[in-house]
Amino acid sequence: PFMFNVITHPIFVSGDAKTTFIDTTPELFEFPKTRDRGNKTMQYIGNITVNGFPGIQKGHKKFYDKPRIPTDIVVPEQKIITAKNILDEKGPAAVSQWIKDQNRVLLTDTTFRDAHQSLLATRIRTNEMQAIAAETQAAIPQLFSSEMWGGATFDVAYRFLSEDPWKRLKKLRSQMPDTLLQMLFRGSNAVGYQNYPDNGLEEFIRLAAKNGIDVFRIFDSLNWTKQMERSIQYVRDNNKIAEAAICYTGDINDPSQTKYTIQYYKEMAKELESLGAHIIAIKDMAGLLKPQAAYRLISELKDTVDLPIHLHTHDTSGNGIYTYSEAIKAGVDIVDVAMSAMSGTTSQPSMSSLYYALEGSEHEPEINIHNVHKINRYWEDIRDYYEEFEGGIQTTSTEVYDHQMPGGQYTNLQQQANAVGLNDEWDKVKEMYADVNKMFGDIVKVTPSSKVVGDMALFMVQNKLNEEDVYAKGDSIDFPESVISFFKGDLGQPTGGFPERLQEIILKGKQAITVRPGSLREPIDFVALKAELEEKTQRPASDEDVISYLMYPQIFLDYIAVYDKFGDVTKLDTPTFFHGMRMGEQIEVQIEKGKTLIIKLNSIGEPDSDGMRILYFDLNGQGREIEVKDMS
Ligand code: 3PY
Ligand code: ZN
Repeated sequence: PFMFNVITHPIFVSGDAKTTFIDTTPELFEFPKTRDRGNKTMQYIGNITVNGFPGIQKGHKKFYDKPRIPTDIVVPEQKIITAKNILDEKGPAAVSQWIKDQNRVLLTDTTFRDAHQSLLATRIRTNEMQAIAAETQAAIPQLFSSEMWGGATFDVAYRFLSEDPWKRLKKLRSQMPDTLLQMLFRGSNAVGYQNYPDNGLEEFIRLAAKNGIDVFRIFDSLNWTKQMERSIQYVRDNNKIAEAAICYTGDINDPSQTKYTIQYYKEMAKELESLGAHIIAIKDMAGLLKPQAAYRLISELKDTVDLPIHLHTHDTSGNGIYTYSEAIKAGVDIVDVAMSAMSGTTSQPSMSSLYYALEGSEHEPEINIHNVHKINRYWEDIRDYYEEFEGGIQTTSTEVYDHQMPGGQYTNLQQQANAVGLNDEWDKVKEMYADVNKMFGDIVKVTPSSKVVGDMALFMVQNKLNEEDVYAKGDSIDFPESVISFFKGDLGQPTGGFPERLQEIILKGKQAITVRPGSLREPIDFVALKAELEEKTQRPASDEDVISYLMYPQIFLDYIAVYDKFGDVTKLDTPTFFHGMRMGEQIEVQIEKGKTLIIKLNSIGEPDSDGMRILYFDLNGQGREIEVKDMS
């Protein structure tokens, strides 16, 4: 089922945030008055029941079995010294050395981040992670790290899940004290889609580290190391692990390749080493690294730098395990995998498949595979909750070698295409994506540069333009804002520079920059920003609120408005959060320890002339009526 609607749902449109906040109390919004909670919760449930959740077909709440949480995890007799223990006791350089000393391959589990970003439009809620986090640590204490934050999870949490991503981080931190927590950081774009001033990056990294991130995978969407340098330094300043990533594109074994050659990658690795990286990551965001290329790349990088190498891929082509196997043969130190039920296709290869592929070899990962199976059952159940967000490809697809679209972008761009009525032209969009990449001079495509290529491809298909049209009629074409901004140099400089003719056509006389955009930005005045936010919301703002507001001003204010209206909706179980309630259904909502709301939906009235419906609930046994506007 693929029925996304990217247009903001009426329920989530806050209107003018200021007016919404007039009658709120100045207390911290974490502690809304108890007597309001039931009402707000029923208001949310009522809204979703009547109007549906964005992107989900209304009225389709299924009966789900309780997810299987294992109670029979086998724990090792002796406590395992984990990478996290080493970081805390001896610092990041010691972790680096420890990794190099291992002969077995180490694993990063991406289930909490990239796996659902790439399979389920980033929609997995904190509830689901929190419920299995402690068991996961107990089951696989040997994990190098758990990638659970950053990338698209940050804004999606606020935007679509009405959750505070900082709370997710704090909760998982407390549940997984012995596991390194890892995030994806977009270099000078942090967790956003644009450049931020250096002190914004510095503050973000400080807060992420303070709240629990140990490993920062830092990349630049054009592989421009100038835009990674400062982030690496800030991570080092916090005594955390700076994992500097090389985005992999093209094919080093393609004889016609002149730009992204083995030499290119070796030089970049050397540079990242000199900038202070503790680990080098190969970020194969689209899954283009073929097995033989992986062997060659890893072998040569191992000879080039004296740092551990961490390989990330997507299994879109179906070759992921083979690629890992060759990389492991060549001595790669860590690879990214996901729980089977959350692996494959646009996600990472499966942890257990890799285990069996290596079983009995000197590199066999040190994990209890039966524990992994038990954790995986939980994800089998959870994936059902999110089936409405399944999208993209159901099977492997080797077309990725042609279009080169990142795993995390595939479902998103498909949604965007559908939203503008191009449902039937998806094949054309994919081909256009490849054409646009060539027109742009063959660039690295990963958030946010991949979004620019996607926007341009959609724009061209929508307006029935081909490459020639762009050159012939470009003067009269209004190109998408992101494309203009890219050619102005706002995302940085691509390898080999911009194609000049196209740049002229797109910029129409506007000036382009060639320096690092961050170097032109005024530092953020955090005191003033905090005052502005507090004025808008009429309540105290934490440092985390302020940095979120910096990255996503409107989305953050909308989140606060939703919170004011509906309370803490993270307390709802996921089927109710997405589908509301069935008639006659009763649910329990634990709003705090020892305090549970028992909510029963009895009936729904007909809409009045203003479209208002009355929903008849029982709240802890007492009849309650809630009014909801029917938007249909
Ligand atoms: C992100 O930046 O969100 C990515 O996952 C890029 O691959
Ligand atoms: Zn990825």
